[in-house]
Amino acid sequence: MPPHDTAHDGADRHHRHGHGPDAHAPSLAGATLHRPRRTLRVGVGGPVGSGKTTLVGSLCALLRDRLSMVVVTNDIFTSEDADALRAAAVLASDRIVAVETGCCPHTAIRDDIAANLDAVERLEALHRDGRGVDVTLVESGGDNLTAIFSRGLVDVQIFVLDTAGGDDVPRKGGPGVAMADLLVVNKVDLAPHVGADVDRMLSDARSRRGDGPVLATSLVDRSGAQAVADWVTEQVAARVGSLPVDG
Ligand SMILES: Nc1nc2c(ncn2[C@@H]2O[C@H](COP(=O)(O)OP(=O)(O)O)[C@@H](O)[C@H]2O)c(=O)[nH]1
Ligand SMILES: [Mg+2]
Repeated sequence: MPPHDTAHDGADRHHRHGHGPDAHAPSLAGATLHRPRRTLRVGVGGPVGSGKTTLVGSLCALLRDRLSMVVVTNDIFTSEDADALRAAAVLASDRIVAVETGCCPHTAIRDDIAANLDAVERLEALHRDGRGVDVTLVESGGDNLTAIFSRGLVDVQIFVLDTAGGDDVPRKGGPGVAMADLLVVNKVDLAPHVGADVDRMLSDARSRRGDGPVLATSLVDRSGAQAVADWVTEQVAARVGSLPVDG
């Protein structure tokens, strides 16, 4: 019997017209859906333009030689982010699927996760040969500071802010800043140009988050995501380490 994740049994799995994976999605005929237990599902959320797609692309480039990865992107009406990641060839194109949410981004990652869960499970099933998928990245459509992922969709989540969005944002708090497993303050290279005080952003964020990790990044080149890639690698190791030996 393949391992089965009962945490998802209550999810509404109906497939709604226009809300499913995009036209470029690989053929899934014959794929049996189940959750490989070792796969770590990572949500990447945050406001529009903060650098989520750039971070996802950089993580794929930094980790793809060591880890088997797949990506699900969310846009409201298009598959723009998935197209950009495919064009950048960060992974083979059959490892990237877009979900057109057709609704507010937070709805699709928090309240009605069916379309996203469907896309995640199908991608993982398609690539389960060999050791299976190690990491599934789910990029949210850009949203406000309250938008966090349901734990039914992802195991851990990263919230991405950027200096150009205003250095008062960490102080404003909200679930994304306070509760994400990792907070990334991106575009530190732009801080001097937009009058943002990065040290203040980091200390405000830390006071909101207690011991929760905060990383400052500049993603103008891929190596800028190395600290985030190291964090993801630690999460993968922790997940695999917590599984039973025969898991
Ligand atoms: N200067 C600078 N630009 C960045 C950085 N990260 C992302 N960008 C740019 O910011 C824009 C929005 O990034 P994107 O990843 O699409 O944001 P998303 O909407 O959160 O997915 C793009 O033009 C990126 O090239 C960064 O660290 N520094
Ligand atoms: Mg994006």
